[in-house]
Amino acid sequence: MTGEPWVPPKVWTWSAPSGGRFASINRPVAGPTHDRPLPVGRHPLQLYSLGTPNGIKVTVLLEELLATGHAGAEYDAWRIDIGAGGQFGSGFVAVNPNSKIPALMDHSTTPPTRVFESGAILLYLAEKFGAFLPATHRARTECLNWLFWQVGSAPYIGGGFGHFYAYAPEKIEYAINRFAMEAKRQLDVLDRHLANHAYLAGDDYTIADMAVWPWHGALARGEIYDAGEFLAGHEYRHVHRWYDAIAARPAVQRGRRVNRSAASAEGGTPERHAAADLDRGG
Ligand SMILES: N[C@@H](CCC(=O)N[C@@H](CS)C(=O)NCC(=O)O)C(=O)O
Repeated sequence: MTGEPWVPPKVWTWSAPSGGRFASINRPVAGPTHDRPLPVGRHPLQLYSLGTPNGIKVTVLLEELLATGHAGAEYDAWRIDIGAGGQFGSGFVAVNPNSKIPALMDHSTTPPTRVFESGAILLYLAEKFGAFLPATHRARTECLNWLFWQVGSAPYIGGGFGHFYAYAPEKIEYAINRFAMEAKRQLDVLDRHLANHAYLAGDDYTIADMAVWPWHGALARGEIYDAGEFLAGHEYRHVHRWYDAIAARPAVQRGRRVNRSAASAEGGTPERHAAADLDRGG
């Protein structure tokens, strides 16, 4: 850093965009900025999302449900452009007052049910279809342990490490060191657990794996923030074994393409309204 150290004022005021990627969409207030109803397609489940790690969790689960014969899991996935402020439209805010993807409306209930927060959506769908959530109390609890671990840990990866390593307008050594340490600690938590367990909740693949895979799995692989080498991601070998087993699942390969730009490496499907949209690969 250069010049005089910044001294915080007595009361913080919103004066200028903070700089860095995504700064233009950050505001210190909630609520809608404009009137825009959400589109509603023909399926009971309407997902409003984007192909980010938080969005992929849900589309992977929906594709897994469809792959295992749960026809009621058919869904429309609408792409919310968070860079353009789509999360602040009145319709989106009515589904998620927190203005973040993913958000889900279930029109199969009367009245329709809104679900926001990716962990809540995974749990809602797993309970609705009775799948990917262990039945015994002990195994279910272990699954929820890891699901909540992921939801609580991801902000240190995304808002902490990823922000300061990849997006902030300047490289701040203190911040990068602090969050690199935490990111590696979390990867080690996972690696030690996966040394003795096939999947997070035990022998079975569950919603906990679907939640963690696009975050910590992708981090160890260098797929997010381009930080694989920086964090020595290759050292977490049990995470890699687990990552590969999940990545090989056809439903995962489908789900990870939903709501991504067609130009993305996986060959994204910006909107998904029928299985054929993914079958086409575009
Ligand atoms: N805790 C939330 C986090 C969701 C989240 O951070 N979504 C990001 C994209 S991955 C978003 O919508 N950002 C837009 C914004 O912050 O305005 C969840 O797990 O659903």
